Amino acid sequence: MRSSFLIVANRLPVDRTITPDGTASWRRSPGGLVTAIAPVMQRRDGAWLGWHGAPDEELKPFEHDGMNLIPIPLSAGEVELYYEGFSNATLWPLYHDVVATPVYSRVLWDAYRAVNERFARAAADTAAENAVVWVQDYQLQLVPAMLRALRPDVRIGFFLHIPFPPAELFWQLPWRREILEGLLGADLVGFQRPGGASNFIRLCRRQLGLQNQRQEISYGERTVRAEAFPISVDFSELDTLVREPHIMARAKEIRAELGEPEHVLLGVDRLDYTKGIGQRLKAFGELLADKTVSPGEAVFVQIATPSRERVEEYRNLRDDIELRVGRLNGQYGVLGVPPINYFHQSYDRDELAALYCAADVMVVTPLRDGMNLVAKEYVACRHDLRGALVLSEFAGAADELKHAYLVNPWDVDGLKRQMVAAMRATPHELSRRMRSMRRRVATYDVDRWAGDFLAALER
Ligand code: ADQ
Repeated sequence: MRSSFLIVANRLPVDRTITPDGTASWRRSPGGLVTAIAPVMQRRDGAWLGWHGAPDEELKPFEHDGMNLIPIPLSAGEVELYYEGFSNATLWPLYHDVVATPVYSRVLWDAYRAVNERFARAAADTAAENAVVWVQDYQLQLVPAMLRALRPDVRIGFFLHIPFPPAELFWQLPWRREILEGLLGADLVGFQRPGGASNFIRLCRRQLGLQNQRQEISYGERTVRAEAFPISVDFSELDTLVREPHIMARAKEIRAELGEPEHVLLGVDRLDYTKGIGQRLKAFGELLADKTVSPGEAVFVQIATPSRERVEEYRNLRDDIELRVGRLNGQYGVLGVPPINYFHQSYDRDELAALYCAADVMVVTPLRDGMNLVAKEYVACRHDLRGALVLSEFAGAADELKHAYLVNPWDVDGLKRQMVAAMRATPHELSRRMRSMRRRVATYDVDRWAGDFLAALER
């Protein structure tokens, strides 16, 4: 079975679920990437290559939801060294401004290279003559060059979902040359922000001595294009969902359950040290301490999805955040009214949408973030033109959502000021800002992202 359109990603777009009677089935994973790509896959007889999520298990290709899925096996050792190790303990912190210290280890690198090789070989075996292959994200940066060596006939696109760091930081990586050459195997390398594309071009010039004409890098006989394609959300799906009576009713109920406070502030993130959860809690804690707000008047709901719990930094972060929440609630709470409602849980789409609708102030304060879809989801959910978005300048989304209350999350006083401004804004001011942000997200939705990328790849 050969396909003329291939997605190559670390994970397949499905999760295995076990029903109470013990039978296993697959469920499409939540998230915009699958939604945006599924129609293209169906139109073009596409296939998706990726790991299915269970170590030490080989599965045959299967079909789900009209998509051809090709599972790539990973051993338990590879999950530890390639995924938790090089991807999430080396590249993730390095690409996010070294907000945690990256681990540089040859053992991790060897596993990363070996797994990338396996993905490239599987892609080479699956791609039809002149196929289009779209490789996703930082776990697979060597795949473009490896695939090109095996199959010079195919068109290769690569998209990086996380930031691409400035040369001064990328320079630390002992395998910087290999990564750059890996990416240059693609015809088109996509980034979230224009800054990522120019960091990459600058590194190609300095490290590899290559020449460029604006976005086009000359590389041997070929030219490689490096450009920004900001990812987005399925605006119309969210906009339709939140108009349904059961979501509106649930949003009301959430406010009632919180004790009808004047201000509901909300944070929704994977529990990750790049998301600035500690910074926003510190700012909120100081607002309680200096009595700018009182418990009961303002309630902070923080949802932190469990994430990468086998990586040490993430376990430490969880302890830090939970200590901070406990301290603040202990110090400023009154019986039945904790100022912070903290949940270390995953939520389904409906509940998340209801939470967005219930929140007066959405607080998104990453120290560095490729895009941040939570910010765009919040905007897509607020057709009532109420609600304020406090947004870090260090999130890719800040390039587009200029009418958010922009903050530098390292500046506690500035963060407090913007949180207060957001809480006290007039309905007129809120609607002015929200209307402009909605216009942007409605126009540049996730379909547009995938469409623009593929059009540029095939040009
Ligand atoms: P993430 O770092 O995972 O993505 P983000 O863009 O915010 O960050 O996406 C998180 C997604 O998970 C959102 O769709 C959100 O709704 C969902 N989510 C969060 N908490 C949840 C919970 N408790 N229950 C259910 N769902 C929850 C990476 C990059 C980002 C980039 C995206 C897409 O780090 O910068 O925007 O990829 O390219």
